[in-house]
Amino acid sequence: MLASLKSIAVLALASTIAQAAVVTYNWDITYVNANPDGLHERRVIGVNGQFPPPPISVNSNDTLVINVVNKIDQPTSLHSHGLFQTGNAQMDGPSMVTQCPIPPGGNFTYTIPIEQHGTYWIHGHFQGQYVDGLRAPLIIHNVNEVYKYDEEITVAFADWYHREHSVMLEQYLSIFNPSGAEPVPESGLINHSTNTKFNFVPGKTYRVRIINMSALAMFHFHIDGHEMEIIEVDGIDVERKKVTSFPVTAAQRYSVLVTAKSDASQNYIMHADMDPSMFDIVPEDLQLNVTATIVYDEKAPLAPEETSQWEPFDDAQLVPLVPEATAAPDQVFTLNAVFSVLNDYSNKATFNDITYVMPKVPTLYTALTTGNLSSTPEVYGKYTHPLVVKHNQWIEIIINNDDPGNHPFHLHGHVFQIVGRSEGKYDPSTPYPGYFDTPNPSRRDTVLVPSEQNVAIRFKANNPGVWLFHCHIEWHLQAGLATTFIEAPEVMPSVLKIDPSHIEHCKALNIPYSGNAAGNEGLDLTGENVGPNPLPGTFTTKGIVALIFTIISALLGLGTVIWYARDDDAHIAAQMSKSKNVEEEAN
Ligand SMILES: *[C@@H]1O[C@H](CO)[C@@H](O)[C@H](O)[C@H]1NC(C)=O
Ligand SMILES: *[C@@H]1O[C@H](CO)[C@@H](O)[C@H](O)[C@H]1NC(C)=O
Ligand SMILES: *[C@@H]1O[C@H](CO)[C@@H](O)[C@H](O)[C@H]1NC(C)=O
Ligand SMILES: *[C@@H]1O[C@H](CO)[C@@H](O)[C@H](O)[C@H]1NC(C)=O
Ligand SMILES: *[C@@H]1O[C@H](CO)[C@@H](O)[C@H](O)[C@H]1NC(C)=O
Ligand SMILES: *[C@@H]1O[C@H](CO)[C@@H](O)[C@H](O)[C@H]1NC(C)=O
Ligand SMILES: [Cu+2]
Repeated sequence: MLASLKSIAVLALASTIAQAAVVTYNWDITYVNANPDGLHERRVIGVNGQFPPPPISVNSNDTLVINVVNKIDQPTSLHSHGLFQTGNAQMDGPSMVTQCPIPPGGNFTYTIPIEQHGTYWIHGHFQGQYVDGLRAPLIIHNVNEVYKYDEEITVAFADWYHREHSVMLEQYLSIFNPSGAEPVPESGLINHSTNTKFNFVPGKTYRVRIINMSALAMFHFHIDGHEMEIIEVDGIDVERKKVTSFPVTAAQRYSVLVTAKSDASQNYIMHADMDPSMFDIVPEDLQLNVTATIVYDEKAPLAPEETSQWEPFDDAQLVPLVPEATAAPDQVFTLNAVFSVLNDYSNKATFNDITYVMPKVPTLYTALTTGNLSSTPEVYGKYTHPLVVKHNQWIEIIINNDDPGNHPFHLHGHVFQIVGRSEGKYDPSTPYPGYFDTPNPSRRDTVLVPSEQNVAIRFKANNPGVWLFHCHIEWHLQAGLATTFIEAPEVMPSVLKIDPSHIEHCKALNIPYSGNAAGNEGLDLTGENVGPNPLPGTFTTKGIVALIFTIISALLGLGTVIWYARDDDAHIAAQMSKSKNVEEEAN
């Protein structure tokens, strides 16, 4: 282990002077006990017996190799968030989209030629494993950085729950939660702790890389007494933009330049205020305003704490340093995001009335094994919500958020241009504000669509592969808020291949690895995985909520129901759901 770490260091050093290196990480996925907020020790998912998992750091032009051994009792997979994976879609990671997950006891090597630079992260993409701790920064240093700075620090935000994800998911999707209230975290963490200290040296300029690895919470970021200039958004270098505070939603990243004070007479508080509007209820003991300390001198006093004003901030006005011209779209998809009680009486998320359900065959394998049917959406099954696009066409997605909540949407395999945003549903007769009419729109890979607003994004379909488009609030992805882009299926067979060890994983888990979404030939989808559908129009969500609460209170009155939130019951539910999910996955 030590020897291999050393060889990484040598190779990485070599790459800064010469050129591309192969940087290898050995990641055994393991359970660990941890107590990051100091309030509750619990089982988490870590790496090599450690929590938090180690950050990954490579240089542009390197090849990143991660040898994963699955030492937990459930399948797993890893997604490198924000990486294009050009010609490499089989390494993207989402289970049942681009691969069969790695079974317990199995191993897989992710080999990723680096094409970009900037601030990214890597996380589990099987069920909600990242909520249980399987997440780490992935930093790609540009061999020729465009901005000058002396030092850099990484600040990773996360929300933290005391219960395991599977337990909470069961409750969240249960018919006893008809209003769809998301589990509210017990804590907010900065760098996996509630009292992290970052050391600053007077006079130096710092690049602060901010990564939001949350499942739910949205934070507003601010450092007392210091000005910040945004220079990077989701891996895209941008023109300097002075800010005093800005929001970072789940899965988004920013880099800011911060110039340290000229003396060490005081220390300062770094704020990450969780936005209470994200939570259905704010528990009294939840510390919404998470802090860390900028330490100049351990013995110096703390500067008086500031109340940060949450300034209006528009990421669509950030200007990429390397311009990318936009073009009129060849194809436009309008997606209406709605949460409602479906005909299984649980509260689920839909895009255009379809809630995402995993297929029986990973979608990439369907694309590569169905010949000329791969351009026919039906072959992917209705509930993967396939959107087939042709090679090198310009694609526009208009997202109408018809929900009272805010949703950060992420597209795999791309950055997209933000080409419009307005109140309410998109209305073609009302043009977007003038500043969107620019030859060089802002680009990123995760965009926030606030409640009752719409956003238009655009990308060029120049990356053949299967790419998930989904809300990055983990609870909402699990509730089905996802679609699948099938990009350039006509080109895929010539640029993509299925890794043979993935096939071994499919076999081990009893997952079919060819044919349509149901594992059949042609367009016979008999036996495909199906989701619940919207209720007939006469049922309103409010009516259902009232009905279910009436039933619950009646049952409670009779004393026949053991409240589902009780811990020991929840554990049993978790066990059941785990074996059930594995079975479903394996079907
Ligand atoms: C690194 O990659 C960039 C683009 O990704 C390319 O322009 C450059 O030539 C590469 N440099 C080396 C040393 O390979
Ligand atoms: C990885 O899996 C293969 C196939 O099961 C096995 O032969 C190999 O020993 C495993 N390697 C590790 C490091 O576990
Ligand atoms: C914060 O987290 C990053 C990434 O995990 C790590 O590199 C850095 O050392 C941490 N800093 C502190 C002060 O904990
Ligand atoms: C992280 O994202 C979540 C979800 O959007 C958000 O509620 C939270 O405030 C964000 N955290 C930070 C530090 O921006
Ligand atoms: C959290 O910080 C915000 C902004 O500084 C402030 O308005 C709010 O009152 C704080 N909330 C608590 C509970 O301290
Ligand atoms: C697909 O290929 C089959 C046989 O290779 C052929 O018979 C059929 O006409 C093709 N269908 C389309 C839509 O091109
Ligand atoms: Cu969402």
